[in-house]
Amino acid sequence: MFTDDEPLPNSQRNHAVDVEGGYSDMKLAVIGFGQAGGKVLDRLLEYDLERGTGVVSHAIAVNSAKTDLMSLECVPEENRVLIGQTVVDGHGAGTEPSLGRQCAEADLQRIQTALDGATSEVDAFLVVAGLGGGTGSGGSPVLADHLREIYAKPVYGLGILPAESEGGIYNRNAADSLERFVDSVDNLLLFDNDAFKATGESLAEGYTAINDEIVTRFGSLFSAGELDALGDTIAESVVDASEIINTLGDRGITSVATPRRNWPKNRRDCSTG
Ligand SMILES: Nc1nc2c(ncn2[C@@H]2O[C@H](COP(=O)(O)OP(=O)(O)O)[C@@H](O)[C@H]2O)c(=O)[nH]1
Ligand SMILES: [Mg+2]
Repeated sequence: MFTDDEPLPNSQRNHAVDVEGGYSDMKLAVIGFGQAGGKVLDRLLEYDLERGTGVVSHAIAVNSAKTDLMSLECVPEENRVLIGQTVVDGHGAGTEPSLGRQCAEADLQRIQTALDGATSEVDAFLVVAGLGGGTGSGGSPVLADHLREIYAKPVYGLGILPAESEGGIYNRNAADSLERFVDSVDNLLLFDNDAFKATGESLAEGYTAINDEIVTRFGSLFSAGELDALGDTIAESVVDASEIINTLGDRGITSVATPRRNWPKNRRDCSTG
């Protein structure tokens, strides 16, 4: 999709991700915007396939950098949309959100063409982006605004905050983008790279583990209440798509945590009462 300016023939369009059946009630069209967005989407697809949940019924990766799109593994090639060729000629937006914004504005129609057909089957859209860079930071609010304008379905954002060690420019970009993104979506889910950065490890080395954390949290949020694909049991409290949508509400910011319990060393065995 990324070298051709002509609209694709129908047979090549709307390539849904092949998660056969799937157990999830909630169906999402997920758009990974920029490098982090694409990588998290790639991992989410893998998670969905491994578990047979079928939460992601449509996956689109959008980027102004051709090499980032080429390095994805699970997003089908025909669902990778190169934007802003007239602006940055396939080389990406660096750390300039204004370029990311221009790239998105120039090629909104290409993104929409890639999403066409998915829109009747999905319960919601999810736009995923790292907020500290250029393409995702500047472009994702533009796309979210557009989707909210033309579709009646909720549009959620998943924004990844940069680690403090990434420095001023990333953190400034993220602060500006956060302000715009929260206004463009029905709910903004946030994840902080700092929260899961292992000590002594560079951020880049830690991305694989961090992306697993992201996908486990947000994958299980959107598949809450599904049939357990492996164990054939129904989750204790069954939640359907409309309940997830009601929980997220129609504005604001959400963060997802999973409980951890540190048992005291000399705890009593519960069987002894
Ligand atoms: N969690 C996570 N964050 C990432 C990953 N790749 C890049 N980032 C972060 O995302 C932010 C934006 O970088 P990037 O996605 O490369 O920018 P873009 O391609 O211009 O949108 C930076 O703060 C990066 O540290 C990744 O795979 N996982
Ligand atoms: Mg990058």
